[in-house]
Amino acid sequence: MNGPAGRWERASQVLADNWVGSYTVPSRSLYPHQWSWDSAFVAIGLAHLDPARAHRELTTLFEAQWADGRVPHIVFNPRVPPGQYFPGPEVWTSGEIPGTPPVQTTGLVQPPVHGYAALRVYRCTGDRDFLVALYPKLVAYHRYLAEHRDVGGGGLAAIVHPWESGLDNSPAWDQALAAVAADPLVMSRYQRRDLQHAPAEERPTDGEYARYLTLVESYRAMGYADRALGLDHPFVVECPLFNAVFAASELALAEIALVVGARPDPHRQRAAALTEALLARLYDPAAGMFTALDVRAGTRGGARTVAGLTPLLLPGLPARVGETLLASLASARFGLPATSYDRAAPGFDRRRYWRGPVWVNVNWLLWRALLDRGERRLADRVRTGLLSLVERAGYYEYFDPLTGSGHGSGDFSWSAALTLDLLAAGRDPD
Ligand code: 9WN
Repeated sequence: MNGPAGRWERASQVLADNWVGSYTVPSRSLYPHQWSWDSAFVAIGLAHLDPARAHRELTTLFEAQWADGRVPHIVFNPRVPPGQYFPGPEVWTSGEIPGTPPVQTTGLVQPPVHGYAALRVYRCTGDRDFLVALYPKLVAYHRYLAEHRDVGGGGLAAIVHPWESGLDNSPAWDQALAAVAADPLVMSRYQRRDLQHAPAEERPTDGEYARYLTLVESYRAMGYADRALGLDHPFVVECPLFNAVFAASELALAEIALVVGARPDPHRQRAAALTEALLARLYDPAAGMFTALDVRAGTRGGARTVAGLTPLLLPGLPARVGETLLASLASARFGLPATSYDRAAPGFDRRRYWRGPVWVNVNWLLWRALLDRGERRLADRVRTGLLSLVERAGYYEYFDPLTGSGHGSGDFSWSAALTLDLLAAGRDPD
């Protein structure tokens, strides 16, 4: 199964095996429901295999959109037995909230990469009807983020749980999370399921899970309304990746607007405003990248994580900022493909989830950013590095940067889907 043909067939097979009729589960074992940003990445790969499935992947996700515009981070499959994933629908109780879909969901969101993904899908499939149907839903999601989540008042969308970042136990949240009460009794009411599928030393700790559940209970107690977030909720953070993909998706919406006959200018203006706000609030010249802001404390933890490099996606960055980010990315701190955390930092852990390993999705974003910036040589290093990881280890969830071994879930959907996109680019460079 080595070589490009074997990789293509194997990746297609992973996506076929994880397809459940209307979307793709990230993993049959660890993640048996639909996840928001996973589906966006998966659709990009599916577009190369089967346009109808690519469209369905995103359409299914947006069928679970709430009346306020939020796109939930997990859409639960009612056929999956209770207890197979924790925390399941019985913890979130979304059905009790007015304006929620008939299907059970979480009340959180994930990085809004969907506009960006929808444009890439369209460029591959050429189906205008798909964009016509999706565009108003994408607009509603962005409106939710702009109007409900600018808790800090500076023009960026805040996350209210580490799960919303998609980079769950990243050191970027350590400082803000330390202020969340970790009542040991919280976890006595629950049972983790992830440890049945992955070793404890590669997953978040019990202390982190206790805080994750405290935050779920806090947001649920507010009925997932955002009005009181700034006062009552113990975790409010501005993440560079979340806002970089938000701005990149606004730019994609400008392109989509041209296709569907809407006005592109408001999207361009919002992308420019988000870029300005990112620069003003999260750029950290001393760190050589962007870092997360703890809105409640008004301070930045300063951890150098891969999230801080993703504003490279934005064409509106001043040249000197772009150069600084490129230098950080190419430095020994990250390497190519990039680790999720600074290799030189004391807490770097090459096998623990988002605290060190290499992940395919963030590197795929960096690869796209490098291509768009004309940084062909660096882009090729990311691409060939990712392809060699999956060729040697398989379609794992994350990879040890030192040995190249695969960890977390095997047959992980976005690793397979984005590999298809990387392989397709080799055949037909753009
Ligand atoms: C919680 C599904 C998701 C990804 C996230 C990743 C992980 C979930 C978990 O799996 O998070 O959302 O249970 O650990 O961190 O990025 O979307 O693949």
